[in-house]
Amino acid sequence: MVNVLDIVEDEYIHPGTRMCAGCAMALIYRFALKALGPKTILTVPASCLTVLHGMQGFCTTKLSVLHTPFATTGAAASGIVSSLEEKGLADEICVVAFAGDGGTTDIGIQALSGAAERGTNFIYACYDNEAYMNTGVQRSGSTPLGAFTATTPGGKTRPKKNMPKILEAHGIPYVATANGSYIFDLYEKFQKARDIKGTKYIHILSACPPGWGYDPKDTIKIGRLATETGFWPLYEVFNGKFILSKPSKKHLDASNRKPIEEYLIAQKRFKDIKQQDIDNYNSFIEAQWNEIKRRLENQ
Ligand SMILES: Cc1ncc(C[n+]2csc(CCOP(=O)(O)OP(=O)(O)O)c2C)c(N)n1
Ligand code: SF4
Ligand SMILES: [Mg+2]
Repeated sequence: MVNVLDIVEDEYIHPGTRMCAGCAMALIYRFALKALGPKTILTVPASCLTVLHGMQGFCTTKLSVLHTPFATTGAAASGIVSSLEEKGLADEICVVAFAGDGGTTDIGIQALSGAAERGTNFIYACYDNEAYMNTGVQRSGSTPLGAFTATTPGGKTRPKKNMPKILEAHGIPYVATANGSYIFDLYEKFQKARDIKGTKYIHILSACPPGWGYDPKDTIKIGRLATETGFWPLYEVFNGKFILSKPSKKHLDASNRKPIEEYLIAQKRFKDIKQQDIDNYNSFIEAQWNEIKRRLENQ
């Protein structure tokens, strides 16, 4: 795994963005751009990330960004790739779509699926803060079970959509999960994806203090708990091979996983969670890790 000495010193985001204090997405974006380097063109739909980029006439990144309507991120990326191919620049410049969970698991899924099916040569990164945060915390397909949002006042009654699995079913060469609290792991995954041909998908859990209801100073701790409890395992599927990432390896042994309650009670969005939902979390985590073990043994 990379360490702090491997991280490039160049910065691609100007200091002083309009993100909330403790926003994991700002950290994720900063390190993803460092890993990708200057020969990168981005496309981004409406989201907190558009707010990071700033109002018209300003841009907080030093890279080119095409802002695109919600449903079209995958199509916009495909257009940029085609144009670069036409100019003979496709091997030189990396095209990256960066979108929120609402823009990915719900509104953008059709264009993303189309681009993946065509094998478009780009990276699609979803930063997943588990709701439509920019418009005041409405539930998305990626909101987890029991979470309070403005549109799930009694807690969400459905589980989180498994987007990495959906992308894996497209047969693309690279799918990975990441977490803003494991920034070196994330950095390495973006560097790896940059050098693979075809569609690459990286789904990143992105803790959000106002949307999840915790103190901004706890962002790294809360994000870590998602992985330490076994709820959000870090892995890659590279050309069909399942690779468990270093921070998650020890969680193969259930006794090394923290109780899910530690993660849930630390966030106000779960304040009314029912025992039945906690039981459902435990069943889900157990089934998820049984599947991981099975995959590791059968390849
Ligand atoms: C077609 C369309 N519908 C709705 C909106 C309003 N809108 C802007 S950002 C946003 C939330 C996006 O949620 P997500 O993709 O999860 O990103 P986040 O805000 O959480 O970063 C919404 C609904 C819009 N800009 N365009
Ligand atoms: S609402 Fe959440 S995701 Fe959006 S800027 Fe604030 S902390 Fe970041
Ligand atoms: Mg979101």
